[in-house]
This record gives sequence, structure tokens and C-alpha cells, in this order.
Amino acid sequence: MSVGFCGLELAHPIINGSGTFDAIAASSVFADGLRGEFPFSAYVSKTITLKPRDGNPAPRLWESAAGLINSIGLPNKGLEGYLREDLPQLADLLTNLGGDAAQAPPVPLITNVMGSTAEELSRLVEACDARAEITALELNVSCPNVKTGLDIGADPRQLEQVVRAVRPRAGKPLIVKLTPNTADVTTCALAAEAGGADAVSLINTLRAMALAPERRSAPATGPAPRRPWLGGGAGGLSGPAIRAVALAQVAAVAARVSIPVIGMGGVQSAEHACDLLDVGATLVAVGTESFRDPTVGARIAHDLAAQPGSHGPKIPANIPRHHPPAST
Ligand code: RRO
Repeated sequence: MSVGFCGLELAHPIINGSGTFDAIAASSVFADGLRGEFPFSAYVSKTITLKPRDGNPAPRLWESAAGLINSIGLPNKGLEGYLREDLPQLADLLTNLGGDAAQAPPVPLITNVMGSTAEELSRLVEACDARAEITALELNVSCPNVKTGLDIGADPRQLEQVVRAVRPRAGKPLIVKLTPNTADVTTCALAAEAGGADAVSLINTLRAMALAPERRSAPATGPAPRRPWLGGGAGGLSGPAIRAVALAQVAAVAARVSIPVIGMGGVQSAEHACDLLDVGATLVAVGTESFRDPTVGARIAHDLAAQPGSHGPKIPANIPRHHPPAST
């Protein structure tokens, strides 16, 4: 079930979505259990920014119907803190797997970075590229541009410029994690490819919000106001609720780009992973489900390997749109 991806040979196609599996925390909780069977064939770090960040005020999570809305706000130690404190721990964990059994091959580390300008991203990429412990880089482009306020990844022209600027700073594979919160994700994927991305990953969370159940005390006139539940205001929806959206976006992107695609969104089982592989994904990431069951990645990888037949695109490249194009 091994799979080639950007020059790497991975043991199976199941990886984690950035920010959904804390390998350092998991290793202290599960100890040798995690070392015995690491659930993913490559490990994606949470998002790292140039400066340390505290993240958004609580509450940061809301359970919605069949999903989870988060507004975590990128808490992290910043680039220096990551390289000094987290990277040695991650490298030790990912290279010393296998538990009591024979030494398992190292699990490659993909570091996810986010910046609000091409300069910031370039500094992050250059510093991570220089570290031998890191195998590949993922650019999180769901970040507002400081000047325009628009998400870098939502605007194809801006996205292509940013990837083109960052590309020469990385000798390692460069994955662009696309945002689904855009008019046309396929155009954005093609822009990332044109800018020099080696792979794209999708989908990040869908913009969403939840209102606090209780009303504030009523003013003298008019209805009592409601406020957003999440401390950060709006958030991003993940989990089974977005699975069908993810499948449609991954299928649309995989049909157009020539670079590998990492598909994710609401995956809970081998069947869901198989769907993404069958529409053209090379790898599948598991995200929200790992919060419920941190071992789910291993189960999905096993179940997938037990399924007969090889996986890969089995549907026509040109999937009909719901609305056919208007005739001229
Ligand atoms: O940290 C977050 O709030 C966050 C990030 Br960086 C992201 O890419 N996607 C998401 O749902 N939350």
C-alpha cells in the first residue's frame, strides 16, 4: 500500500491534517502505544508563524450538527520557539518509532507555516528548509493579506504571486494548502501550480459561525441582542458536515492540476478515504475524527490496505457541473 508523493515513498496514503493531532502531547499520553503504531505515514505540524501567538480568546470550539467549528487563532511558539523546542522533540519521536518491535522507518515531517505577506512566508520557508529534520513544507494560505484584508489563498493572482516569491526559498517539496472559502478553488489550485507548488492540499475549514444560546439583557426597546459564541467571532467548520463539499472540491482540483493532491474533509473511515483517492487524491488527511479517536488514522490505513483493488482515479476527469454552462 506504499505510495509515492513528491519523491517520497510513504508507507500508506493516510496522513494528518495540520493542527488536528499534537504528536508531542500524544506521545506523553500514549507513550509507547504511539511509538508502536504511529497513525500516519507522514506527520504535518500545526501552523507556525514568524512571531509567537497566544491564539484567540475562549471559547474556541462549538460542536455543530455533524461537525466542529473552531476559532483557535494559531497559538504557537513562533518560528524560533518551534525550531528550538518542538522540532527536536518531533524529530526524536518520528525517527524512533516501532515500540518494542523492530525499528520502524522514520515518519517524514511536513512543517506547516503561515504568514500574511510573501516576505514573512519566505523567511519561514527558508528557515524550515534549512533544517534536515523537516522533509517538506506546507503553506497555509488561509490568512488575510495585511494590506487588502483578503485571504491570500482566496485570490488566484495574489496566490500565484506569493507562491512564486516563496518557491525559490525552498529546495524541499512545497505543498500549498488551499482555502475552500473562495469563488473557484480550481482556479486557485492552478494558480498555486503555476507559482511552483509541488502539491496542493484541500480542504481547510469552511467559514462558519455560531451564536451564543443566551440573549444579553434586553434593552429598553427592541429585541435582546445575541453575540457570537466563539471568542474570535467567526470560525471554521470541519468534520462529517463538510465531507461532500470536500469531495466535490478535491475532484474538481484533481481533474485539472498535474501535481499531486492531498484530499481531506470529514474523513472517518476507509470508505471516505477511498472516495477521495478515487477522485484523484494521492494522499488523504484525517483531521477532526482524530480528536475523537487518536488512533483512527491507523485503523483507516489498515482497512484501506485490506480493501481489494488498487485505488486511484476511477471516475471521468471532467465531472459534469450541477448547472451546465449556459449555451451561447
Ligand atoms: O488556528 C486556527 O484557528 C485554524 C487554522 Br490556522 C486553520 O488553518 N484552519 C482552522 O480551521 N483553524
